[in-house]
Amino acid sequence: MDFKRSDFPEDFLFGAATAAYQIEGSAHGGAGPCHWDSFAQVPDNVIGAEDGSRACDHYLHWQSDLDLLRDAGMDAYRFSTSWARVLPEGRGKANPEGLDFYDRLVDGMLERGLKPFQTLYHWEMPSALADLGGWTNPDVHKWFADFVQVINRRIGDRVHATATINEPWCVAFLSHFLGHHAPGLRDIRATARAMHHVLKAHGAAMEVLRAEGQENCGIVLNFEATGPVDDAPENIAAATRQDAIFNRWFIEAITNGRYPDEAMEGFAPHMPPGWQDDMALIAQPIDWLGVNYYTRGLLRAAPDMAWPAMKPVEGPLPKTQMGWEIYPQGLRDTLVRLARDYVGDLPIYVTENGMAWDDHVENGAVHDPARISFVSDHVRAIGEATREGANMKGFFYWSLLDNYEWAFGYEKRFGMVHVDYVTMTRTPKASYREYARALRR
Ligand code: IFM
Repeated sequence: MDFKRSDFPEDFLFGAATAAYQIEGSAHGGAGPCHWDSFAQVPDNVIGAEDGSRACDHYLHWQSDLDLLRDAGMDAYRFSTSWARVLPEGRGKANPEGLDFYDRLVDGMLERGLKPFQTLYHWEMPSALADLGGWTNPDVHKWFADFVQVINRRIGDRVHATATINEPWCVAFLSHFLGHHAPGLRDIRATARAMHHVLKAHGAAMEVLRAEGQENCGIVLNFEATGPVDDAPENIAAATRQDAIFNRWFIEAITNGRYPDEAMEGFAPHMPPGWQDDMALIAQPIDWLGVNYYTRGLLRAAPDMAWPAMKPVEGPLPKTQMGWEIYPQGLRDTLVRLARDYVGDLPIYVTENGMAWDDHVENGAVHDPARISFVSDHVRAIGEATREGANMKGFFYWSLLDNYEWAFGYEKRFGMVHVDYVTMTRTPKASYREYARALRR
């Protein structure tokens, strides 16, 4: 990799990220069922009908997995704490084994000199609450706030940073409008409610965290570099609608207490009653922003379709195993735009960035030069954004391990460490070694 740690300020953190359902193995340790378990049981929802019941067996291998982070010289580890593991019914009685697990995990990070970056919701809606409508239920923010208090009281004294929600666009739009993720709905009314309730839950969680004296709290949003496929006015308008739904909805609500007009065009008739009264809760200050960035999105108008009447178009750039174009310039542009238009000098972390590739172990090694270039180019983009005014504080590679890639099952490999899902053997890839080398310099 063509960067070195010394290119960045001393307080800039390098790390890697994972999420509970994608690595832990939800069958271990008394976790309750979540909506991904049942979503995966419906034909065609998930490749191979795979779920996260075993995943990477991280619940059993967490110590050696933390060793991998330490041995690469990383400063921080972004992990998530599963709602369904902590509260198997979503509310009420906590699972002592679940709380003990996260307690050990955080201590294990501190023993290895890793700063714990916790995410409170990375997509395990407990089934008992999904039965009540999950993110469409008007009480979901209260349920979430109660969970936040339980887990924060157990580990909040040792975590370095706390994010409320991971990628609310995926929680709401991808899951309730496009139907690609659990609960797999395709319903605009459910979407409008989820788009708002997920932010209300963020606000309610922030209130709990503040009341408990927790410092360094934020949220993780995903962004893409959105643009029209060409200069036709209708395609520019289509890209503007996508930008409003994907990139602007969440950050504008959090920083300005309002929703973009181009998104409200479609959602307004379906919003929950009294939503305006929640905007102050949603727009309370955060201490940092997490940015997940993977690719760009090209759009064209689709006038025959229902709102938002647009379609993604395949671009010409080289692609990852996900079929996502590799576009580091978009990370620079996103970070500069966020600093300029929304957050000013608020600390920003790139909380996820990475690529999937069809990696194989050959003679005990994994050769992944494409990933090495990918990381170099995106870390360089962060340096450029810093010089253009973004207050960049860290980079987390997604992901430490190959893991459960949701609707794609185990087919897509994002890890810097290869996982053999039969033997659970971990094999550091060449990118892991290169990352470690860059961090030593
Ligand atoms: O695996 C996911 C992760 O859970 C959330 N952000 C994007 C990653 C890659 O698709």
